Amino acid sequence: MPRALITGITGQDGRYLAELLIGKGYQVHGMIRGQNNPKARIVQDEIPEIELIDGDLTDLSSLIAVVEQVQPDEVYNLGAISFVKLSFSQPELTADVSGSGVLRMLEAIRIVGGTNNRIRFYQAATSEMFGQVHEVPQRETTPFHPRSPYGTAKVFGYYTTANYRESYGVHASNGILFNHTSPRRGLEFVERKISNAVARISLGLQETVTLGNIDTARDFGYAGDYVDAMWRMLQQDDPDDYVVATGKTWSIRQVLDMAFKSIGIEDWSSYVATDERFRRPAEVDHLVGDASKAKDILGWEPKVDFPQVLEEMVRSDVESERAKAGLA
Ligand code: F7E
Repeated sequence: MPRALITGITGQDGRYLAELLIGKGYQVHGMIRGQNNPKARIVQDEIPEIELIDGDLTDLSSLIAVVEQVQPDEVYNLGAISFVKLSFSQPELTADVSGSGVLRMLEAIRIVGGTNNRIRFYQAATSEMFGQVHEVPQRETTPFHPRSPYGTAKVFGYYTTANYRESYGVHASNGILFNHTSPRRGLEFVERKISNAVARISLGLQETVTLGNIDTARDFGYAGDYVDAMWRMLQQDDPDDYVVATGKTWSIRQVLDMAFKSIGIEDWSSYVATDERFRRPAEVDHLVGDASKAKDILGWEPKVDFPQVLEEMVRSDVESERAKAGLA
């Protein structure tokens, strides 16, 4: 039975990936951080097959112990401070977890794996590395120009991954994933903030939603599709870096259009306010990816369209908000 270790197991992608790997017959170990982490129980209840293990990306000795104990065939490093806005107020923590954390995990793999290292490594890189984009669409060869402490930390993680591949022969790959979402997406991210607010507005539980810059645009995909690309990267004979994207882009205004339309509201202007406090010191205006390399080499293509996912997110939020409020 192949063994996988996933950091960031409590996040959206960690849970989809765990389900995918369990379905393929893997034994899945999820790394849990902190003391009495309330999310650990949620994950364990949701996916009982997962084995949880304590470790922290800021603590090398804990990572060595985790890799020694799990003896993984594959390590998926999804753990990070992943909220771009937060990275501006906690830049050093972001660099430590999302940047140096990659280095520490690779060190643990190098030390425990020794010579003839057979542990395969996936790094969750990101379209945020392209930031102020140098070409449209963005592909693997597009220069990076990160616009946040999150983006700069991820660029460090990206090059560190490539460096362990070149220096020590580690089977280490970067997935440059564009925005991807689902009903499991955290409420801090814009499309889930919108789906949840729209659901609450439709139930009369909330009057308006306050956002930041709604003129930006993102290439949104479905998280369930994207974790499959991660797995495919580690099944290749040779490690490499891949863009994972849909090639289609939506502005936040269009996300609002679609979400409000799904509850029968055409003109959402009186339901949406904007406020400076949700804006960032530097913005990434427009992202759209070219995933043709992933298609050619991995045989990967997105299956679910964003409008379909968004509709499902609103539906799922209506259901859970209705239950929470005790409505019939
Ligand atoms: O912002 C704008 C905001 O925080 C999207 C992470 O998963 O994807 C994600 O990063 C856009 C930005 O995601 C609000 O300014 C307007 O232009 O949902 P977001 P992100 O920054 O694109 C990449 C690929 C990752 O790797 C990250 O980990 O929406 N926006 N008003 C807002 N954003 C938020 N969060 N909240 C607002 O009220």
